This record gives sequence, C-alpha cells and structure tokens, in this order.
Amino acid sequence: ASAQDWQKRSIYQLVTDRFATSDGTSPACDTSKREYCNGTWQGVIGKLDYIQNMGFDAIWISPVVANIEETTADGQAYHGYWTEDQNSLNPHFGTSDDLKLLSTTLHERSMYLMIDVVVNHMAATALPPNLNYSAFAPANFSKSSDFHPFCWITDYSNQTNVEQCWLGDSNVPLADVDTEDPSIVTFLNGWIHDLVQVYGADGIRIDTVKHIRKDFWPNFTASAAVWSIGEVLDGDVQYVSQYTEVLDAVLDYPAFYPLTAAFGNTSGDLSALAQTVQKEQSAYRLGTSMTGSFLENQDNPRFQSFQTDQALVLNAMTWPFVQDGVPILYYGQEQGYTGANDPYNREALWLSGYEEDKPLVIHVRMLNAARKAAVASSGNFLSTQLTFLTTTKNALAVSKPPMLALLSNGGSSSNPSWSVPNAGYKSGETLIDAVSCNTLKADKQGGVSAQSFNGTPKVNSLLYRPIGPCSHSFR
Ligand code: ABC
Ligand code: CA
Repeated sequence: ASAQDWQKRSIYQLVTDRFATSDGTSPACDTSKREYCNGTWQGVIGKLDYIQNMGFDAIWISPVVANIEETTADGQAYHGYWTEDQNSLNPHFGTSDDLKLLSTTLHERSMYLMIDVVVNHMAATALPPNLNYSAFAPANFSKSSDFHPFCWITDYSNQTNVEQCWLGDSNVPLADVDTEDPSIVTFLNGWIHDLVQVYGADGIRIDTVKHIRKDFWPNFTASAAVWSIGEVLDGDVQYVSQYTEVLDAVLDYPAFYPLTAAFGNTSGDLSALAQTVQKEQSAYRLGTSMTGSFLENQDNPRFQSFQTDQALVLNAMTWPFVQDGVPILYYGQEQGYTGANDPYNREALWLSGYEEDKPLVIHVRMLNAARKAAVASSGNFLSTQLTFLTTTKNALAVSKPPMLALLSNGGSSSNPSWSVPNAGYKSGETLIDAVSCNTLKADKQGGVSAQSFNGTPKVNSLLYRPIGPCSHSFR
C-alpha cells in the first residue's frame, strides 16, 4: 500500500509476545523478568475484533524473524529486536502459515499489516573476540568482516560513530552490520522484497534508521515497495528532517517530547508542542503528513506512569488523532496501563480482560470515528496541514478542516474555555462535539466559543461536522 493509502488509516501497535495467546488463556507475565510470555500471531488473529471495534484499520506487529534463544542478563528476545537469523521466523510467535493467515485475515477485514524490521544489527551474547559469528544466518552475516569493527556508540553528535559503532551492551551486544558492503546491501534489498511479498505486508516500520547511512534507504524502501515509516529516535526537527528525504515517513519523535511534556503536567507548555509541529511542517519534505504520531511505544514510559489525571490523559491521547500524520496507538494505552520504562511498558494485554467499555477504549473509538468522519467529509482533510488557531501554554485550538480540536492541560479541576474567532466554519453552522456528542453552533463569523468542565471528556472538545448520526460504532 502507498503513502496515500496509509494516510487514511490509523495504526494499532502491538508487541506480539504480549498481546494475545493462541488459545486465549491468560498466563502470568512478569514484565520485570524480560522473558517470553506466550503471545502469538494466532493470538492476534483471535483478537482482531477487539482492535477493529476501536476503529483501527492497520496493525504494526513487533519484529518477526528468529532471534537469539539465550536467556541473557538482559532477558530473552521476546520483543523481537535481537535478530539471529534473517531467513527464519521466530518460532515463539508461530509458523509461517500462521503469519500468512494473520495477513490474509487482516486483508479480509480491509485492514493493513505493518511488520517491524531490523537491518542495522544482529544480536550476540558475547563481545569480540568471543562473539560467535557463525551463529548468524544466512551466510552473509557469518563472519566478523560482515560487521563493522567493534566499538560502542559513545558520541551521538558524531554521525559516523552513530552509524558504524554498536548499540546494545556487554550482555547483548548488537553487532553492527556492514551496510557499506555491496553484497550485504544486495542481500538486504532482496530480503525485504521477499519478506513483504511472502507475508503480504502493506507497510514496514524500520528500526534504528539513524544508525545506517542515509543513502542506504532509498533502494531498501524501493525494494520493499510498500509504505515505510522509520524510527529516527531523536527530538531534533532538523536532524530528523534529513530522513524525510529518504523515507516515506518518520515516527514523530520531535513532537513526542513536547507532547508528553505539555500534557504531563498542568504547568506544561502547549505552545512548545505547537512550535515544534510548525517547524516540522516547513522542514519535512512533504510536511507533517509524512509522520506517524504516537503518545506511547515500547521504548518510553507510558503516559500514565507519570500522569494519571484522566483529563490530561484524554487530552494527550487526542493529539495523535487530530494532527497531520498517521495516528498510532500503542497497545495497552486504551486499558489504562501504567508501565514505566522498558521492560515495564510491555505488559501482557490479556491481563486486562480486553474490556471494551472502559472510558479510554471508548475515547479511542470516538477519536477514530471523528478522524474517519473528517477524512470522509472533505477531500482536503488529508492534504491540508493543520494550523493552530489558539496557542497558549494551557490551551490549543487545532484546526484541520473540517475538524477543530480544543485541547487544554488544565487538568480535572479546571473548566477551560476556548474562543476561536476564525475557525473557518460557515455562519451559524452546527458542529458536533465528538467527545460528548453535544451540538454546538458556529457564530456569525464562523468562529467557535466553547467551554468544558472538570476535565470530563469535553475537555478536548473535538468538533466535527455532522455527516450522520453521532455514533462511535464501526461494525
Ligand atoms: C535492553 C533492556 C533494557 C536495557 C537495555 C540496555 O537493554 O530491555 O531494559 O535498558 C531492543 C529491545 C530493548 C533492549 C534493546 C537493546 O533492544 O526492545 O528492550 O533493551 O538490547 C529501537 C527499538 C527498540 C529496540 C532497538 C534495538 C532499537 O525501538 O525497541 O530495543 O533493535 C537508540 C536507538 C533506537 C533504539 C533505542 C532503544 O536506542 O537510536 O533506534 N530503538 C538518545 C539517542 C537515541 C537512543 C536513545 C535511547 O537515546 O539519541 O539514538 O535510541 O538510548 C531526546 C533526544 C534523543 C535521545 C532521547 C533519549 O532524548 O533528542 O536524541 O535519544 O530528547
Ligand atoms: Ca549501523
């Protein structure tokens, strides 16, 4: 699928080992142990209703290839990022037929599959000279000269150091693949082409993008021939913008930091989020439409590990669904999970009971519905970059016609109000607050004045034109 296809969608990110088990049972899963907990691709298939009922039409699954089997001092490879054999699947998650069935089942539901891929490194359990390169497969990776000489990444301001030294630690060194070697480049391009074809992937999430030279990526993504979104883990807009020249999209890390800071505290600064987004809009090759926006992921503490005021949570969760890029929700956020840093932010979802009537699940369903309504109601929604009509430390009015999102970080004990004179609506036009389902009228000049109380879901009054009954259901 292309960038245009993906821009209409929203993505549910899951860690396969932690999302659902094959037989639907709920084994104990102690995140602190960093061990496999038994989630599988069959398990995902069994819970697609749960994902689709929230309005998601794409999933991003954690890496699928065979990883090291050792139990290391950093735990096991349950997350999938510790590749040992690029040409085999991780048997903990199922068989090749299982993964194919996940793909075809998604497609029958008109949903997309995004696979997470790692080509920067392979994982080992010892440093050179004790590193056993012959454990790696295929043979392209079986000798030390297939990797950059060992050195730890020590200087993130030195791009050669970032690209050619190693991630990981002495428990699990991540041997840095020699992506300058033409035969390795040829292998990886063929590998991604085949992986996408064999498993019918509609998109790829690319790991550790900033750790490989930029001119590696155009041929790699052309070989994948589906939408690619890269992980450039950096908060700096200028730095990340360079990668928008060589990829279809980037994870929106530059906005992630001001987003969590803005809503993480009632004294957070919403205007800093706005400024970052405006910088991105002008720095990125195709503006902010080429981002994937998220509030949580597997590498960062969950929002509710540092802020549980539900008004702030609802506001923060709203952002990815009202901005220009593709919304991404990390599994478990909808169940109110509170895990802090890795490994605590990778809780087993089965322990939640997959309840669908919790407030945050309902909020997510509403957000997807509102975005879908906006996509459907205007040919220009996706191609028009958002503007900030009100920008203060504590309030934002985000306009992406026909959608107007009113956000605040006042928290549950505040009654925020917004006055947006030039909201761009027709005189007296009726709008629906998707959060409350209440209607509201634009004033004579098409402006909007609104207030919400006590951090109820009205705090983020998200307005959209009524194009049907106000309904949050999908199926
Ligand atoms: C394991 C344990 C951890 C333990 C760690 C040492 O080892 O589980 O508890 O602390 C996988 C696993 C992890 C595992 C690692 C290492 O492998 O999921 O559990 O940790 O063995 C990707 C994936 C990630 C994955 C890998 C490895 C890469 O999303 O899940 O981890 O395949 C760097 C990379 C980034 C990578 C991340 C983990 O490390 O660039 O691709 N993520 C700075 C640097 C970043 C750096 C980041 C974290 O620190 O610039 O490059 O990310 O180390 C902003 C700045 C940023 C700054 C951040 C922190 O602050 O602008 O530059 O990032 O303001
Ligand atoms: Ca590298």
